[in-house]
Amino acid sequence: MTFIDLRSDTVTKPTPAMWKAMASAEVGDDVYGEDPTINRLQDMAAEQLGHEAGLFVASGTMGNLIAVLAHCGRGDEVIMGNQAHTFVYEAGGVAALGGVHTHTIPNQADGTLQLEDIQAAIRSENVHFPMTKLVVLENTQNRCGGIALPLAYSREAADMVHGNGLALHLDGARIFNAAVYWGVPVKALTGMVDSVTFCLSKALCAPVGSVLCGSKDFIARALRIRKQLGGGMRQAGVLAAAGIVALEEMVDRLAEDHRRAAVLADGLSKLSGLVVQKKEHSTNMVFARLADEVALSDAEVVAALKTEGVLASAAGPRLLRLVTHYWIDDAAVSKTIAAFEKVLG
Ligand code: TLP
Repeated sequence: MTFIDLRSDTVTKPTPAMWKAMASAEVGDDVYGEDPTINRLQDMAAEQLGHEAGLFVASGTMGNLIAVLAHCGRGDEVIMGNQAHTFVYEAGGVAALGGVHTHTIPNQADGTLQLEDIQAAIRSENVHFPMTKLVVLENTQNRCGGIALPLAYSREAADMVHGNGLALHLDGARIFNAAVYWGVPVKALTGMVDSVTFCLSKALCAPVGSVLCGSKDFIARALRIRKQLGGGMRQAGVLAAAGIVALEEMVDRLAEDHRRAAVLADGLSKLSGLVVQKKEHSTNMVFARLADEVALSDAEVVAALKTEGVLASAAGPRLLRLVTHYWIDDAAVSKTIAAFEKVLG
């Protein structure tokens, strides 16, 4: 059975153009800085995101971890949302590997952190307290609904964080979804932060990798930390080649994923067994809660959908997440709605 896989956009396989580029990629030893394809990808990424330099890393998690370790020392504190991927899904890496203390504040329903909450979380000078060094934002915000944070908010947050002498890191795993949503060049959302990670391996369809961008000094520190973590990948130009195709060919089409997610949300919201979370500024994700009258658990619904050829993920108790991407076409959206209708009766 060929599944309609809506569990995540991380499931995307490379496009034919990517396979071709990977097969003919020029490579070298990247630990010597000699992989021309990686160097080109890093330069392209930095230029597009409005930063001086870029660093190809194995994953979004690695990019975020390196960024926190480059900004903070042991015992320093990082402020982030309680729904942030860096807090919920990165295995506590900043604490485990960097001794960095995490201070969470609530993510608002629109994915933002309130500036007053950030301000209140910043530690004053006192021997009892850890020292605040960094704030992390996430755009698009995954657990709040795949929501694109507004430009004005991004600017205000950066001004506020910098005004307090702190650094701002952006987990921009899906920042190109946000840029396409707002119809702006990506640097409009990333140029004002001190560092940003974005993923090539999610909606942009590359098989592996993320890029961390920042100033030349920051990336020099990040390079050493990547080596410490075992992330120097040698002839990884075969992977970067797909990343270049991702940046050149896969960005503008993200609008199609957003349109299909809206069609899916609309179709599912007509079913009485589901309460679809309809939010402003959502991109390629649909979150739906099982209505109280549905006797099945989330795991049972996921299993029943699978027998209908649809893969969804449980994102919390009675909460399902569906993510559209390059390999989900209009027919897949219709079949998914029909499968839900059958399973929920
Ligand atoms: N998110 C994955 C899972 O880990 C939950 C998904 O399916 O959405 N930042 C954000 C905002 C992410 O959503 C993810 C992956 C990452 C970072 C980590 O990227 P990887 O998986 O490359 O380490």
